[in-house]
Amino acid sequence: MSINRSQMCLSKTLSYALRHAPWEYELELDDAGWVPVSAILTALHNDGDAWHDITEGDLEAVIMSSDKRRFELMDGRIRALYGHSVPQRLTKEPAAPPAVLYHGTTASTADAILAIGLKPMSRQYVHLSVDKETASQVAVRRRGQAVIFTVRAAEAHAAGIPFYCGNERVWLADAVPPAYLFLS
Ligand code: HQG
Repeated sequence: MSINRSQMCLSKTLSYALRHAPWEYELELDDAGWVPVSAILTALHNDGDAWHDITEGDLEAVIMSSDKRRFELMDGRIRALYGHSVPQRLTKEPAAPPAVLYHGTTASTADAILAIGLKPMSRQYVHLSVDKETASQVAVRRRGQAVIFTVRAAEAHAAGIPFYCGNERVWLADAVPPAYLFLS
């Protein structure tokens, strides 16, 4: 199933509301980022004409047809799985990562990353990918030459650095020191 233009627009609005600015939609995320589906439907119904008749089924269709698993819908609640920048710290369960992970970025940031490591910048967590292809898709969102860092994730985890699972392809970390990074 491929995503159509109005679904893409809805997906972007969901990302904005559930990752970045829930208060603009009168939503309150719980500790793990969940909001009631009824609350987000009310917010969308009140957000101009475009979504006045949107249903839970429409939300499901957006989630299912997206190229990435960005949201989770369960038991009458919905949340973004990663990408948050809200000031309230969301709870994530630490988990053992794969042996290596990857981070796609641009050449212009490489020196800083090699010097001080990966930082979450404006988000709550550093975002890592399970394979180089996914990392390269992250990198090409930006202008400039793409570079891929390999993260010695299992080694970092063994040294006490926490990792968290976002979805099947995305892992999160609070920060990754340069000792566990090399340019692929
Ligand atoms: C860089 C999208 C200088 C980092 C993607 C990145 C991802 C540093 C930028 C998800 C640095 C932050 C997140 C340091 C990190 N010095 N620059 N020490 N440490 N950076 O957008 O990883 O499509 O917050 O390399 O696919 O690009 O929205 O993170 O370039 O999964 O679902 O600072 O967002 O997912 O940028 O992307 P971002 P990201 P969606």
